[in-house]
Amino acid sequence: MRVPGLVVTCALVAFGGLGGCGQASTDPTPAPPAGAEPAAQDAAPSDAPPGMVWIPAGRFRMGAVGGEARSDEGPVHEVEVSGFWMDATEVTNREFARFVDATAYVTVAERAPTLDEIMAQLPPGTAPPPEEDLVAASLLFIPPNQPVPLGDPSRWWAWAPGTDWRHPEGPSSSLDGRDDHPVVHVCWDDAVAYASWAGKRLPTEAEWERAARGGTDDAPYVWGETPVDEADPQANLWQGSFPHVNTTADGFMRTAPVGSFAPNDYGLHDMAGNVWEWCADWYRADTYAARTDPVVVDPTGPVSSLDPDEPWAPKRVERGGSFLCHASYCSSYRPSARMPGSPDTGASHLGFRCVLSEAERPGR
Ligand SMILES: [Ca+2]
Repeated sequence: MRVPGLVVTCALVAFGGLGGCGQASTDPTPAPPAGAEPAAQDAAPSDAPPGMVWIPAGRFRMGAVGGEARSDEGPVHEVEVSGFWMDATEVTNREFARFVDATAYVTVAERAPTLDEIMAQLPPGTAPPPEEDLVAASLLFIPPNQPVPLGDPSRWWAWAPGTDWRHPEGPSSSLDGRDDHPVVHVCWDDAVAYASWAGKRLPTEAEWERAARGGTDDAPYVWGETPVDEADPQANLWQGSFPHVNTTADGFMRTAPVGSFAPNDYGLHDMAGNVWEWCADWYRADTYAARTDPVVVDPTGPVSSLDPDEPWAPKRVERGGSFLCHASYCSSYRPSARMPGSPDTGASHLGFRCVLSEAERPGR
């Protein structure tokens, strides 16, 4: 667990060991001057696959420093990304159900973890949990009814048996009325399985950020320069006092049907808020610091992960923030914000969308 409560590993919530929270960077270094060529706006090479939009090839400034940025978002650096197709929305329950119906796939949250899987997420030397605790479960957001210390995410996250994509708010909940909501409680492995079935893949972290920015490189938000409007929010976020009071000024306590908010300039909905989205890359806090080329072309991320707060646990990148994000606690709805997540852990606020290069389309 690294950043204020938005993703913690199931093992840490279930079996203890939650650590401290990440802090915003105080690095005052300004972003480099705008020296890049304007992003080339290449046209879509063919008719769009259903539900996808074309993200044109181009160069952009990846990352952010200062202000709300955390240290892993810098340094800002030039990245060039080839054009690609991206799902206009997060993958919905309706779409995920089609995959499960076709393949009989069972998500990780629907399987009891092994002791080895749990121990791999815990700090070395942690005592093994009792065998009866090794049950199928997922991380469920349960808002407390009073203010709680923000340094202790276990006050609003529960390791909840019977919680999975079909039961997003616990075993007694269902998908009724949620067909068009993003699927949640899917881990990275589940997302990869879906993408493979769909003939797509998860975006690289660079593709995701390039797409989220919508061609507006240095704007702090996917909708531009304007801060979050608490009275008329630009995305499905948290309004009120996190984590105990949500005024739902945006209309949604938890997930919203995909596409409920205006798209960015590339036609992508919910690149801020609603649910976090898995990326293909391994997470490292120093990914950007290790990049030395003047322009990094189509980066695919580091070869292995390192989350300094949980160095024993492999992590993949998540992007975009969720319905739990509030400026008082975590402004991860910014397009540069990064989050490490255990690839075998799903949660109430974690989903994904897919991408596809033109050359990867069947028959190309
Ligand atoms: Ca909301």
